[in-house]
This record gives sequence, structure tokens and C-alpha cells, in this order.
Amino acid sequence: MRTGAILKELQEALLDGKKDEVEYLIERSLASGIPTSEILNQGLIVGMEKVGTLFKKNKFFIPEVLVAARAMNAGLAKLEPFLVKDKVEPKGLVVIGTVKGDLHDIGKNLVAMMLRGAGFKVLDLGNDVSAEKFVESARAHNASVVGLSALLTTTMIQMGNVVEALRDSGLSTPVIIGGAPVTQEYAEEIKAEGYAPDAASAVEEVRRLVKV
Ligand code: B1M
Repeated sequence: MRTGAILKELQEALLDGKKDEVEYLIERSLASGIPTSEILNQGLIVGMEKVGTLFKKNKFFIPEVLVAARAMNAGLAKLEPFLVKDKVEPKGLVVIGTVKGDLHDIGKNLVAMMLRGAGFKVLDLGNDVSAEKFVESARAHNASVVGLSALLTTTMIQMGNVVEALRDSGLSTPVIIGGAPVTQEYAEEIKAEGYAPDAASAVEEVRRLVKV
């Protein structure tokens, strides 16, 4: 099969959330000698961008996105050893987490998966994450962006504390925030550099922040 056709099939398997087929098509692509960077960029990432577009247009809903994201993660895991070998540079590292006191993690997980799908490295700190932990991780991993999620009006105030803690510790790492109660106005108020209302926009916003 030609390179274009096999990568198109890979995108379609991803859109359908067919994890086993994604893994199989990656094996076939590698066996056919398609470069890993091409499998990643023209197959998986283009496929995931299509998922993001469909999600934004309300043609895909959370279950479809989660299934596609699971297939994407399986594909990435399959490709990872070869990517490391071929030294395909990630686009940057995003430290992400749900803020202190908040246990909601579904939206944050979606954002993390979409970012991985777009070629970013993601360090997911989980939920109920303290400002100190965000600072410590951003510094230790030289993060390109820090991503904060909050679903409660009572916990979104923690986002301001994280921005303040980062700046107080001398880090200028840009911060992107999101979650149901969060708004662009709130981002401006707490001096966060980015805001996104959904996972697909979060990818666009992170790209803008790291200029890729
Ligand atoms: Co709770 N909960 N919950 N809850 N819960 C809400 C948020 C609530 C709106 C329900 C309601 O009353 N109508 C309400 C908040 C009210 C408020 O503050 N204004 C609420 C409450 C009150 C509570 C408890 C206090 C209930 C109680 O115990 N009395 C409690 C708090 C626990 C805590 O956190 N300390 C609680 C607990 C829970 C569960 C544990 C049961 C469960 C969470 C399970 C889990 O996450 N693992 C839960 C759930 C599921 C919800 C609802 C029903 C669904 C949230 C969700 O996952 N949505 C929610 C009602 C609702 O939102 N309609 C509710 C789907 C998800 C994909 O969307 O997270 O918005 P979302 O993420 C989106 C965007 O916001 C954005 O992109 C995502 C994808 O498009 N986004 C980002 C999110 N993070 C981003 C980060 C970014 C960028 C974009 O950049 C980094």
C-alpha cells in the first residue's frame, strides 16, 4: 500500500477509536519503512486534529473523543520507542493538573490527551495539586507551559495562587487555565497568559504560547 493511503487509513482508525487497528497500522507503517516522524505528524496528529475539529463543531462528543484519545495514546505508546530512537523533538513540555481542593479530572485528562496528540510532552500531576507542587514540577522539568484546570467556583481562586507562586519563585513559564467556571476575564484578572474553553482550543492556545 502507498504511504499516503496507509496514513489515511491510520487517521480513519483513530477517528473511529479502533485502538487495535491503530496499533496494527503503525506496525505496518514501520514495516513499510515510513519514517516515524511522518507516522506521527501525517497519521496520528492529523487524525487527532480532525477529532478536535469535530469536537469543536459538536459533531463528536465526549465518548467519541475519549475513545479516539485512548486509541491515540495506544498508538503513541507503540511509536514512542522509535520516536526516541529517531530523536523527533517534542514541541514542548506542559505541566498540567487540577488545582488544590478540586477532584474533577475528566476535562483535564481530555486536555492532556489532546495535547499529547498534538505532539506535546505532558506531565500530568493529577488532581488536588498544590501551588507548591506546580512550581516544583515546572522548575524541575523546565516546563514550556503550566496548565491549570478547575471545575468549582470555590477552587478556581487557587489558580491565582499558582500564578503568584510561579512568579514569586522567579519562573516566567506561561500559564493556561480552563474549566467550566473559568473565563477569559478571569484569566486576565489573575494574569494567566492563556485561557481555553475546551480541549481543542487548549491545544491552539498552548501552540500560541510556545509559538509552534
Ligand atoms: Co462535581 N460539580 N462536585 N463531581 N461535577 C460540578 C462541577 C457542578 C457544576 C455540578 C452542579 O452542581 N451542577 C458543581 C460545581 C458548582 C460550582 O462550583 N459552581 C459540582 C459540585 C458542587 C461538586 C461537589 C462539591 C459535590 C458535593 O460533594 N457536594 C463535589 C466536589 C468534589 C471536589 O472536587 N472537591 C463534586 C464531585 C464530583 C464527582 C467526584 C462526583 C465527579 C468528578 C469525577 C471526576 O472528575 N473524576 C463530578 C462530576 C462528574 C461533575 C459534573 C457532573 C461533570 C464534570 C465533567 O467532568 N464534565 C459537573 C457538572 C457539569 O459540569 N455539568 C460537576 C465533562 C468535562 C469534559 O468537562 O471538566 O468542563 P469540563 O472540561 C472541559 C472544559 O471545561 C475545558 O476543556 C474540557 C473539555 O472540553 N477544560 C480546560 C477543563 N480543564 C481545562 C484546562 C485547560 C483548558 C481547558 O487548560 C489547562
